[in-house]
Amino acid sequence: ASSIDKSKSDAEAVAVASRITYHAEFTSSFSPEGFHLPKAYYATAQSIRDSLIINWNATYDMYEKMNVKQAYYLSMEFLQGRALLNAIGNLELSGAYGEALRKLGHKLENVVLQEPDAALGNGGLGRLASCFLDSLATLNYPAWGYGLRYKYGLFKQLITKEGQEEVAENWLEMGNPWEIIRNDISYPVKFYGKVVTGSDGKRRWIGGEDIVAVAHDVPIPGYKTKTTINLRLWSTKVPSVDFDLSAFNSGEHTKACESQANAEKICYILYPGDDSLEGKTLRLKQQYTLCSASLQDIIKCFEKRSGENVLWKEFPEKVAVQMNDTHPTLCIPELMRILIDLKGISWKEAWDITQRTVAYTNHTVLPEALEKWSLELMQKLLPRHVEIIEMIDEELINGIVAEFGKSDPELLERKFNSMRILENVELPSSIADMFIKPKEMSAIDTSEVSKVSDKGSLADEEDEFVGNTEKEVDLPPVPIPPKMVRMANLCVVGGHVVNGVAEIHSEIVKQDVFNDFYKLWPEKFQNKTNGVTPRRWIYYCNPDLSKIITKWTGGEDWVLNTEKLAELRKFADNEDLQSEWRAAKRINKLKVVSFLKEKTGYSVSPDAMFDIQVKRIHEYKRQLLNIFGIIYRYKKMKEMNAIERKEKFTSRVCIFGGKAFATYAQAKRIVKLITDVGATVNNDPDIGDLLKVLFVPDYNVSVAELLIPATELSQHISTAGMEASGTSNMKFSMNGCILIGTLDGANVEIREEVGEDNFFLFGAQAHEIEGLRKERAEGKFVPDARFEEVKEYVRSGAFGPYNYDELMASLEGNEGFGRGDYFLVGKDFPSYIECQEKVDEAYRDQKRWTRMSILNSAGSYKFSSDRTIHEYARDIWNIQSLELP
Ligand code: DL6
Repeated sequence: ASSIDKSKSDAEAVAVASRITYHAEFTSSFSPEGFHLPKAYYATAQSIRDSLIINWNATYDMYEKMNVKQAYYLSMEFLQGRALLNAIGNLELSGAYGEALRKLGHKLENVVLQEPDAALGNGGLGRLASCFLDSLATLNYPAWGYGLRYKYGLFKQLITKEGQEEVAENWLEMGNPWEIIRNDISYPVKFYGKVVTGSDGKRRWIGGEDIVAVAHDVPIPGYKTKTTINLRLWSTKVPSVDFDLSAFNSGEHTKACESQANAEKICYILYPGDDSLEGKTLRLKQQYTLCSASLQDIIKCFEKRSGENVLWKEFPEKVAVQMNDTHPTLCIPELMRILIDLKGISWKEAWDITQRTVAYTNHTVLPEALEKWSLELMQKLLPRHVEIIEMIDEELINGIVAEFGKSDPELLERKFNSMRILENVELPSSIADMFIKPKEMSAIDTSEVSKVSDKGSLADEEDEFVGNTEKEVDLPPVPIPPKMVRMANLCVVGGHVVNGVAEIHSEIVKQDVFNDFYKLWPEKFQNKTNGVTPRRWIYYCNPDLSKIITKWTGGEDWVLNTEKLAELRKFADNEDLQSEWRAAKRINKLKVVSFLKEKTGYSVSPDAMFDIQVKRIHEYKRQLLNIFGIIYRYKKMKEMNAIERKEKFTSRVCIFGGKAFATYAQAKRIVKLITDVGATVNNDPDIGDLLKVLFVPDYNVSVAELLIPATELSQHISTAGMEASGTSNMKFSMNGCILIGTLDGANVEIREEVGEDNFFLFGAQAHEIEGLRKERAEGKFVPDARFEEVKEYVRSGAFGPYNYDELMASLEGNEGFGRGDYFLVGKDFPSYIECQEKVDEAYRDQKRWTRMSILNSAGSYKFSSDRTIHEYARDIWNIQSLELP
């Protein structure tokens, strides 16, 4: 039997090799000479894409034939990373591809490294979307993703002496072998223009600028299933008729290409800086393009599958639209517009259909991240949508009045302030009359009145004030707050479900951020704790650990049923498992040792504890707390002699990685401090291998796949209540890393699952934060002497001449750039460093540490995105799994 198996696999490898050479010869975008690595990658990817297309077509045909309900995941971000290894593995062709490439003179592991990361996302939110696609396909759910095909993904980060620098990431430079351009699938998208009333009395939007969105499909293969779903990404171009040939011919080349450039720039970059009006306009255009093109596509599919008899009220029985955060909020007015203006449906019915179709996931409670758009800008760009939003707002106002009655105007005002979609916009006159009684009008500031009446409201009876120039001079001008559209409120009102992404976060959503909505519609609110795909995040990125898990759990089924991981608990103290476990970690650490040398120039010891914090750089994630802990450690080491130092401290390699948003100055200062501390500590002969501090440049999905398996201690130390969930905490725990963290986001649930003894907990809890901030603001907080010592040490110039005053000021005072240590670094510092001492102690006992590590992997089963997706499918989308025969 084994010789038959062997000849079968030889034949498979020969067939794969011939498919690869076919692509190298006929569809390659490289010259015919040679078969170098980039060409090998491209041809290999194209050959596997052929298999994916066959499965994609079969999946699509089945959904079409069965006319099943489908979920559509709309997201401005998908952080896909590399696709090749994942695709080959999911199709169970790793052996054949490895052998085929060997015959062609290459190693599979070198070929996969040629692929650039598809970084069409910033961090957790985008990576979650990609994990969801993997689970949807693997679990055979009828679902698609929709996003934008950014020409430049998230920037490439360089770490220089000045700190972080950003350069454009041209990920499409060598082409993208995965995507299939659908030249026959494109939709018009318009902006600007005006709204007119037709002879039939209906409102119609006549656009002022037209572009076209073109579909690019990326097949997403499930693991060990034929199901291959679709990620449809839109690129933008100008309708071909818009090219100004006569301008070009008369030499006005730039003018002739202007509209083309305008259309294309919508999909140029992932997150256009939006400090300027141009930046804001571009971002809003991006969001609308995603919503408009995707909905047109979804509706076209619904109409096609319905045949002759299109029953619009059944739309929500065939379509579920999930809005990944507020970025695709325009889905709500766009679906309303299409249904009312183009399909002739009544407002009432369109609203019912829309509400039953869309649902909203909230991913942040940070006030600055809850999107608001200027009403004025939106009115210019999307005039018909603003009319619709105004009507939704008015219906909401009426609903609030109907619920609470008119007897308590103050209560009503509070409700309007928190729940209305439009902010700083006058109430409809019937309601406004309740608040502004005629005799109170004399108290209104004249400048305000004149400005407001410019906008056509508060109308003519106030004319006498406008003319009173004396008063205008006397009174200081009151700035008129800008009129805004609150996207999150529109999502809550327009969707049938609102979900948070971890239990604690969903509670904060209900009890704080959207409390008034929750009290009104408690049944709308749900929790869906995030998850990550165990395929990418253990099976493929950590093959050595995977083999051990397979051996000790009795098979590979854990890859699909992570509950099986819990079986490892029985063996946590088994010496054989423990030594295999440690050996796998060491292999992974050795890979990182070489990687660090290559990327940073520093040599580190694989015997030291690998202590890692990788995530976006943000003050609330508190990389500053981590580096302050390191500085304190270093200072104490310097105060001791060599023997004391070795006795007291465990050797550590402290690794940081993550990108700071290009205009986030404070985050960039934190990067600079980390690299400055590294430069001092790493070159200090007194310290040697006892402490190293490294900043890994250009952290991305592929770097995470390398670092996570090698990590021993992983830091998730945000100010409690501020990290919605976190997902890297789940990846680390799965890979047997032990977490040090606060009771925040999914840390809370991870700790519950892995056990309190296997999680290093410190810091204030979410319910204490408000009180602590107040205490600080009242000057009652007394900082710990060790914290003051660290600040003083930084200020002393111990880490170079850079002026850290602004960074240090953020930890002091009550205002200014300081914000009075808003993130409570000083408050949590003592418990953090004390907790780190416990970490050192635990690491000295390698048996205990390994047991903790095994129990982390064993307890991480809940955090598979398969579990999360089953919950979305059941509780929000109402879709059924359907496997291809
Ligand atoms: O839900 C995915 C991810 C969470 O794990 C993080 O805790 C959270 O910070 C992140 N949220 C965002 C919000 N962006 N916006 N807007 O990225 O979502």
